[in-house]
Amino acid sequence: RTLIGQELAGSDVIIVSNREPYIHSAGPDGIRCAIPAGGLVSALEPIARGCGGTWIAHGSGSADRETVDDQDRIQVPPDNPSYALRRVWLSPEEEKGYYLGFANEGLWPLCHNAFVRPIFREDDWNHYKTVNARFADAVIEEARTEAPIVIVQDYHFSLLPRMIRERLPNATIVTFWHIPWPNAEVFGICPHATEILDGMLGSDIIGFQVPLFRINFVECIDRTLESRINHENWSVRYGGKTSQVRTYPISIAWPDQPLRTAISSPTAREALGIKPGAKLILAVGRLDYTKGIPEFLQAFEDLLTQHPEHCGRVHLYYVAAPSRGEVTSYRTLHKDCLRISQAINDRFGTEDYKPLLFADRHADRDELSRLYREADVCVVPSLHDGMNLVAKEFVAEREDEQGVLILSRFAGAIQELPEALAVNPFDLSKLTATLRAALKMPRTEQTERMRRMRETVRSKNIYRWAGRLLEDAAHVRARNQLLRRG
Ligand code: ADQ
Repeated sequence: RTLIGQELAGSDVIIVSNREPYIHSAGPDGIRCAIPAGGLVSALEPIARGCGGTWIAHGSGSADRETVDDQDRIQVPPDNPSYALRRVWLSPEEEKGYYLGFANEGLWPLCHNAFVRPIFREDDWNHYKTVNARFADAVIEEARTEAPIVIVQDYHFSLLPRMIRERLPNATIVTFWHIPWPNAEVFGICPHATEILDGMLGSDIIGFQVPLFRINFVECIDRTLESRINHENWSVRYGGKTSQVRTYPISIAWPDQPLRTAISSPTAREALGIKPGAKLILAVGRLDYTKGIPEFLQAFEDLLTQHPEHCGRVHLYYVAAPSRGEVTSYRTLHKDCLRISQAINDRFGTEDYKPLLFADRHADRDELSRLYREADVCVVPSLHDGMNLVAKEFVAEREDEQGVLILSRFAGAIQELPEALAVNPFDLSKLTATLRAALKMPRTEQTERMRRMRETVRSKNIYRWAGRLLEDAAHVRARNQLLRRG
């Protein structure tokens, strides 16, 4: 936190993301302001607060559009206004084309090995370009100096860095890509591959979660653009400008005040429908086809089929937050998950035993925290995942140094958490065997593994992520200033 303050005090900092750091919704008592779930806001908020910067986001779901006078730009957070939130309002067509279409039906499946075919529609691409240009206008309007630091978040804005660079050549632009970057062969199927790479190279720094994504990105540049790549320091010289390609594994805030409310109490377990003495397997995630939900449900069913001694002794609690419901593949997934869950309960359930609790809803932080602490095993079966914060959240909550983490080999988090039980979620029989091993793991072994994972997550927390990113931005900015003077 200190590092962020030192490096950027008084700087003109602009953060751009698709989602807002605060969501305004209409309630019986008027407009309510809530913080969306996820690590992004907790990572970037201290930066925005610390330097009184500006956060630009799509005003999606904001109920105050019609009710607040100067609704484009408001001061947040409501209880202690310390930075500006500038909303870009999109028309329903723009939102459909840019967000649901190009970003989520095109780039999202392109970047994840989940074998869902990306859809590239010309119309969606045109909206994506228009919306990126509208965000560029907002950045230019919000910049207080001719050399702001602009931090661009994710695959919704691959064209934005170039658009900003053309109008603010002295800006320091950092782009962080939260999801995987595919290999050159896969990326090459995108009809707009060249424009996307050119757009991203408007950045001074491009950040990825893990080294493999950076390798893939640089390979794509090598195959697509006339450029000079320095493999020693991971920089790309293109169009007379140098971009650094770096890795910054994202993380979570280490809980300052862990919840100490009743956990492991028989009543808390009973309220969840857990039989006395039974073990609890937990999975948490967005309802997304990259998260391996049906795959894991199948593994759980196989466990009960092949090892019936677990019937009545093990429950699976899946908290899956509905997501992108406007996209057909997500609606189909949601229905499939409900159907599979019902079938498992019909097959193995009895009057006093419900093996699977499938909660298709968003849980609040306190509830998640309790579940993490209650679980004997937490499973992250992602088919492909940039990082995965659920794995780190589970570890952070386990002050008791107990609990087993089963983590996909295809989630970025596995690189920092080798003490987890690594699985290939496509390999069902191994997944089932790992689940059995996790349920049997001795407490001493759980402690050994959990202790190490906790050390990692505590030290490599979100403030370190933000601090490293900003420290690099500050160095680039200082060097560019010197070059301009010289
Ligand atoms: P996501 O794909 O959303 O993020 P993840 O990293 O797991 O995936 O973060 C999800 C967040 O939402 C977590 O904080 C989790 O607690 C919360 N969440 C999930 N399900 C929930 C539920 N049912 N109720 C309440 N909260 C829930 C993208 C990339 C990831 C990358 C992050 C951050 O896909 O790979 O780790 O960005 O860079």
